[in-house]
Amino acid sequence: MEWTILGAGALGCVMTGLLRQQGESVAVMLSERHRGHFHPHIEVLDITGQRQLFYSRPLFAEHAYKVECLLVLTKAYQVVDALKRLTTLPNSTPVILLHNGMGVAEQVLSLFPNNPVLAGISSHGAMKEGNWQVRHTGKGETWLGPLNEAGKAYQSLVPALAAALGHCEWSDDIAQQQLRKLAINAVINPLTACNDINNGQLLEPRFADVLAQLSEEVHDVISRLQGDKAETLSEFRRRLHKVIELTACNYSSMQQDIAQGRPSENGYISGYILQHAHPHPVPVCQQLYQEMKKREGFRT
Ligand code: KPL
Repeated sequence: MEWTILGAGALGCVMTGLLRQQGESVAVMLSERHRGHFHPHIEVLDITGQRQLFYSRPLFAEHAYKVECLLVLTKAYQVVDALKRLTTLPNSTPVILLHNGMGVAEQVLSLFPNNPVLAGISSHGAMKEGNWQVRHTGKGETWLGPLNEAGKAYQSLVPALAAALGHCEWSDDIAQQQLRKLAINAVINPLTACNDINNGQLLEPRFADVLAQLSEEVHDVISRLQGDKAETLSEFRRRLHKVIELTACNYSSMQQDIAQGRPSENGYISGYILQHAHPHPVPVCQQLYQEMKKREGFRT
């Protein structure tokens, strides 16, 4: 089976490299702006600092009928438009959504009512270094799970992903995993993006107050969505601190987006928290959401 990566950003290119390293065949589905400009070799600087070139077969939207398994690694705000172009995607092709944030899956499920649709959560760190050059900044966990009935038959994808990524587990309740990841992103991402700092700098005393307040607001909203599977505030804060420590040298995806003048996933991270906060006030989250919108030039 051939994997097709839609969204050749930092994480998409790193995943291409990791899958190719295991001998998997990988195609990269490119957008129109890449037509005529694609370099079929992606350069990945691995965690040990070694550079490696990986070949991947370029595909365009008109080749959707050839896609056997689609890994969607675009930004959350690009997913629906990118998928709408794949009009000939076979009904049997699993579509795996790996973006940050929430609120996109519902649209994808109605766009592809007959396809197996799955969600993946990955905490690998990646940074773009140049055109088709990326750096793998940190190994992380990956979880995969079904978003519809047809998706339930695809647990068989886990071993190949685990071999390539170092860890991959199946979850029958992937929405819980998505909420757990969203909670982390809703704290780390806007704070690092608005302050233009790396994740580790959040542990400086000057951020102690805002970190405490924002983590409480986010926990309050997420725990209501999780119901009886919710973690306590102190469990959440312990997990948050662990992620900050493990990714201390990394720049969050939102910081990278803002620093490079790109739109961010603000609407699907802080925006999702705001949508689900009502009637409880979330002032810090609200302020960061507005600040992010300003920084993006009102693009979300
Ligand atoms: O997922 C991340 C992101 O940057 O989007 C974290 C976990 C915050 C790591 O940087």
